[in-house]
Amino acid sequence: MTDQSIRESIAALDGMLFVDGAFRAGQGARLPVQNPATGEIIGHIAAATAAEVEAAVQAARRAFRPWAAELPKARATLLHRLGDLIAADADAMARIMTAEQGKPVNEARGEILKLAEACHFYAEEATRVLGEIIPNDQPGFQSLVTREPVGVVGAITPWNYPAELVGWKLCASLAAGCTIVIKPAEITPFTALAIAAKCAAAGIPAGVVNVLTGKGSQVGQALVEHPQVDKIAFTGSSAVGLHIQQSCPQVKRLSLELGGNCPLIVTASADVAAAVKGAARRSFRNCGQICIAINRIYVHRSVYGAFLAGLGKAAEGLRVANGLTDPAADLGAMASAEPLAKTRAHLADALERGARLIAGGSAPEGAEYANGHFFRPTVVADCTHDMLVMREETFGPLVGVAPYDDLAEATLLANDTPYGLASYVYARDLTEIATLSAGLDYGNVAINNVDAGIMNAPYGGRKQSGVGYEHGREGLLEYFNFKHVRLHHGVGA
Ligand code: TAP
Repeated sequence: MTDQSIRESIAALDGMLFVDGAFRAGQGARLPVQNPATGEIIGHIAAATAAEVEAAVQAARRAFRPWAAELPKARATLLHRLGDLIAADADAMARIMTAEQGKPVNEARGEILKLAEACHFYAEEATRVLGEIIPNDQPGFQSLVTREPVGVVGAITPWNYPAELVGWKLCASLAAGCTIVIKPAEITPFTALAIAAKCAAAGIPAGVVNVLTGKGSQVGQALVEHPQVDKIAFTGSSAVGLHIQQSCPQVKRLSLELGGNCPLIVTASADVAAAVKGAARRSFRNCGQICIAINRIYVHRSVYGAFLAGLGKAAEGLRVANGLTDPAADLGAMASAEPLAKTRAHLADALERGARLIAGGSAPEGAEYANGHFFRPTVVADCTHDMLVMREETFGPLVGVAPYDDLAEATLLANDTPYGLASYVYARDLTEIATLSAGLDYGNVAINNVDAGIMNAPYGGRKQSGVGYEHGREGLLEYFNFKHVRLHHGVGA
């Protein structure tokens, strides 16, 4: 059972929307939210009605001009305050996240603290929004390029990182002077509502931040179609991202952070023990439900056996448990039945096509796992390029491994999917490192580490993994329009 304190925190958010600076009971149909480790219903969301969507967009519209006119320093002060409030309540917020998403509490707390870090980063960036003066080829003229906030942002987010993926859009919007209407994933709404409570406590003006719950196909789509939403900031699957792009009835700014099928290449010169450690972390953290999870691994034949033995042992050594009762578990429950079913389907496909099971392959046994969406970290070897695990995003605790002889061929295979989000390399030879960092067609290439994203560098995908960036200066620029002011002052003419 979910403990009393979490039930009380969730009860305060149950069926609520956050519109125009206040929580209000939603009037739409109530949909249950489950704890994926136990199947217990922990609360409900109210699916926002058309009138409630309208109220939120109009609140954001009214708040936009005054918020954009605030001095950057004032917006930065509020963002710093928001970061402090979130960090101070990280334990309680983490437990809400675990109850709805399944990741172990310690991991959830880390995510909440990274959200707080994002608040502070964007607070600092808010005060460093610069412009340019461009030389003209006629005397007496000057061109000024300034940056102005795009307006009302509709943020649509997935369930795998319920705090950070809301937070990156929220913080960048607030720093730029935009207002925002957030539609979190249907299965992880309470983390977003808890963030809204912190926005209110921080004193962020009414209407600047709004949170609407409900189904993506209705509430999310209503934001996409709304003529007064100026930009959609979306993180989710490539299929829904494409649908949003194609169904948007007006010209609108879009940033789309989409799916991946991320490769790791382990070369002959690699530190194999380090590669094993990195692969185990990035294949199985958050049960592989990460857009930048390592989905497939190409290993030079000379180190293939050693790598496989190491990864199999590492995978079998990871502890799977209910993340609320075992906060330090390595893997909690998967977030819902859907990614678990896809993981099983990719595993069955690989085994049918001749892959060799090295570790995992089934749900853990025991009464404590009986009602939850658990799966053991799973490694399959001798994979071929026709297997789903080597071509499509699994989004589960399954990784496929294949040997290679020729680095050029490994690079070709690594690039041969519709995705281009993140790729990984373990190598010590400088020529191999230089060849791979240039040759991998990905927005992020991590070499001898598996943390592809940091707060102050741009993070984005290529091909079907998306358009636009989050993080870094580039991430903030997504929330601005440029304005060119051509001034004839006559001096020097
Ligand atoms: P999706 O099914 O695409 O859902 C993402 C969000 O879109 C949810 O809030 C969903 O609402 C909403 N949505 C669904 N249909 C919509 C529509 N027609 N119009 C507007 N919104 C709609 O993704 P998911 O399963 O939650 O998340 C997993 C995916 O996200 C993976 O592919 C993963 O790679 C990707 N992801 C990418 C990144 C980056 S940075 N590239 C980071 C994390 C995750 P409901 O929940 O109500 O359906």
